Amino acid sequence: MSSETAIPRINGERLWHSLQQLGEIGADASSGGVTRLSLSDAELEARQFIVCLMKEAGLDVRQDEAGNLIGRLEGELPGAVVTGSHIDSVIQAGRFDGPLGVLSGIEALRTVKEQGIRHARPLEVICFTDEEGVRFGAGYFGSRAMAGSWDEAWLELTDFSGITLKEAMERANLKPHKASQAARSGEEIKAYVELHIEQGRVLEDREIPVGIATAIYGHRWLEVRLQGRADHAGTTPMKLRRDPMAAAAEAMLAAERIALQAGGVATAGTLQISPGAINVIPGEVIFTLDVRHERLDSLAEMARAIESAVNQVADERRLEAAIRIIDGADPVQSAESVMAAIAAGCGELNIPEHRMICGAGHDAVVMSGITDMGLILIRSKDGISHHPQEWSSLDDCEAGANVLLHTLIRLANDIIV
Ligand code: HGY
Ligand code: MN
Ligand code: MN
Repeated sequence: MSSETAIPRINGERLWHSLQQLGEIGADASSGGVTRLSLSDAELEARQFIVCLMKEAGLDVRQDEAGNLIGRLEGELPGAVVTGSHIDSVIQAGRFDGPLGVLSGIEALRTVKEQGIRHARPLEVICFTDEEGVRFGAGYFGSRAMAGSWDEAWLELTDFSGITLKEAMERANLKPHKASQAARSGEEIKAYVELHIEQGRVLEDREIPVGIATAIYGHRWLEVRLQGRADHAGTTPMKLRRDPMAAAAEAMLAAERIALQAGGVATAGTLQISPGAINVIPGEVIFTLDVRHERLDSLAEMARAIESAVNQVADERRLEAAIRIIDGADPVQSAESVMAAIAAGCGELNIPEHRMICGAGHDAVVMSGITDMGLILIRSKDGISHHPQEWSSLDDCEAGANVLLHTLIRLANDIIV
């Protein structure tokens, strides 16, 4: 882009205000965080907020069959340049995980339109359905539908209260059995670049505001079910017990050891105990393990080693064990062309950047399956995320959104460096 033209910039105050407004929807007074689970009343209210904001920005707005909200500025060439993220949250979440990418995308396209910035290719910002996967136990629903990998079996997944994904989609006035029609071809999308908070400590430790993800970890979500025999907590000798809770504790420690040895991560995030009485040895325990690694072979080896450890513990304690993978995605690499456009945008704005691997999952993982993908990260205070104290500064949000703006403009005019 020629140097004499003014360097376009987004409206940082407007972006920050929309982040605070969205953060109020699903605000969880008890924790000070946000709980806005996929297709919940709070998320449906947040979707309305996004639609209004997209329209206010002058975008053509549509919702696809998977519920993805798509704001678009038309262009002359085929092959849109797309950004996006999500507004569904985990439980007692922060305000930035997902919303930063959606709101910055809207702000960037609004700036392009307001300042009449040239873009030969169409520009889109997408608010994807159910990125987190917390409510139904599998995620990336919207981006997977768009990437052509929708699985009808997901419709029967249930949430904590027994509501199926199918019922939740119907309640949101979606047609669940049409979700697969949201699929788009690689020709329709020239490139995808997402802006997201880092959710880690790397950028803060280096005192750098912006990161360029070179790759994104893969993950496997395992459900482990251990079946023993409920019994009296007082009269049952320790030697005679078939206690799945003690076994679960041993299995979780094994997973931690395997992750440390492999250089990956493993997390036991949910646990169900039945019957769940203070004076009853549990009969059954179900827990989940979130297992991740940057390398596919190491990720597969971690999952295999954990399964073997669980089975060994179950055998030693005379329990029945059932382990199944309930969700997962392989590690992905970012496209050099998109990373180069991001780096050029940082250079143009005099914003220092750092290339790094991203340990968090994003819709960008899925979109890399159908188009060239890039991921811009901004600094997270104390590296905290999936927590009410998740926070990034206005300056860093503005810097990230400006880098996104310049990356989109470059890609939309086929100017990489
Ligand atoms: O779990 C993740 O990494 C993301 O928040 N979905
Ligand atoms: Mn998240
Ligand atoms: Mn996220």
